[in-house]
Amino acid sequence: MATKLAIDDLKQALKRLPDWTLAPEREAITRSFHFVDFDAAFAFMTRCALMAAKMDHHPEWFNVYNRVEVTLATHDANGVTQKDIDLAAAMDGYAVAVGRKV
Ligand code: H2B
Repeated sequence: MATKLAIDDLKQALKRLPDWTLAPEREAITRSFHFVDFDAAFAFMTRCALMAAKMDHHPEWFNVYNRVEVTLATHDANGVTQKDIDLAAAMDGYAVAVGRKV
């Protein structure tokens, strides 16, 4: 089982994920993605879903039209693990590939 990152390691990891922040009320990381339209948002979600299935690690997310709000945590570890960091980095890459709106 993945172990929770120590807070210093987590802050260090977030330096490489500048658009992600610590969730305010729980041990998780969060980011909001914006796209030109629903098609782009859903294309992004499809890529993320395939990666999540491969990793057996799944995002909590909320989508309305062109916006996708993502929260990542490892429930088994009750906090943020390297798996969340890896999935966050992959999601950042897919967002760029799909053409996220800045
Ligand atoms: N996803 C996330 N985000 N956290 C988990 O702890 C988790 C998961 N656990 N996906 C996995 C599935 C677990 O339920 C299976 C049995 O490995």
